[in-house]
Amino acid sequence: MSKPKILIARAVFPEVIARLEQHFEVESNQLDETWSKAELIKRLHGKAGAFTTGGDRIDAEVLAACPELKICANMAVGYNNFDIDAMTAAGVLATNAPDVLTETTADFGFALLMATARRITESEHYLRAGKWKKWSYDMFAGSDIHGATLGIFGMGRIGQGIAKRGAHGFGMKVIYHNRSRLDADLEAECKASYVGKEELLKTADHLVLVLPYSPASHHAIGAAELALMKPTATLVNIARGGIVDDAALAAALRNRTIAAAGLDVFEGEPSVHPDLLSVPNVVLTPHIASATIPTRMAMASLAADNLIQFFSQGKPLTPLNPEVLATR
Ligand code: 8YV
Repeated sequence: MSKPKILIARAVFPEVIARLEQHFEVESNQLDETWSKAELIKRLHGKAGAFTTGGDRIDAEVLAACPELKICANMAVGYNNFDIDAMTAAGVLATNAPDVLTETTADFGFALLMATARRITESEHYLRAGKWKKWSYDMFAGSDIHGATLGIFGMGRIGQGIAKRGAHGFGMKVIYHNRSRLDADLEAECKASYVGKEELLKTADHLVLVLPYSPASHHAIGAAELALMKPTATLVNIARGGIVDDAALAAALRNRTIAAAGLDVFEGEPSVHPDLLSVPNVVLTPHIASATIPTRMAMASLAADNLIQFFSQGKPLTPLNPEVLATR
């Protein structure tokens, strides 16, 4: 019997490709070329499965051009690159890669918060530029992490990981806002109190965004929200570009409406709004929150397992639209 055909849309660990080759006829983009939508459609045509990353958009146009497609396995917990409704309507299963990246991403969220509040990259640039001639009492004075109020917007698994680090490791007071309130035992574990969005914005000394991107969360942080924050506050975005209005944020940083920001994700990435590049009080990283080798391997392995399990047992591990399975 011939093996099902799959496409691996981006370069990935050779071990993961080798494993997939035991089960599938594989075409992979191991040169990591940047494909246009037309190129993606051309490659995906005739394939039964796809291994995708967060930058590979699967929408109605792609689905209509690839009628043999049965499953797309995302090597990411976020899946805003998938039009889930269109996939469900086309009978195409979607899977993501939850859990395996939670602690690594929470570590990074905290690292970015600390680098931002304590002005680590800004001061390093100063030193490297040879500007450090003498010490002074207020040189690169930042804001404290310990004992401060940590606000978390989006209290899923990663948000909870950040809350625990703040409450247990740094004695922070943790407040959060989420679509739904956590159970009392989870709130106790995270030492976190639920507040409305406005109170979150007004009260947090440091605000970390970890909510999923959807049309409903587009520009959830814009000029009006930034205006509510403390002028001493830090904003960290490890969620998705588009949740923050980057132009409004750059203006707020320039005008010192807030003190500083740490950003791992951007609207239209890998392009970065030029105004963000020209303000000093922002730490910028290229979407690396889950980037440790063991975690990226776990994410890739879970995406591969989803494909293997689906084609061998009819049941992937982490389906996003399991209703598709019932119709098969
Ligand atoms: C991924 C992420 O590295 O998992 C996510 O949602 O944002 C990152 O961990 C990125 O999306 C590439 O797939």
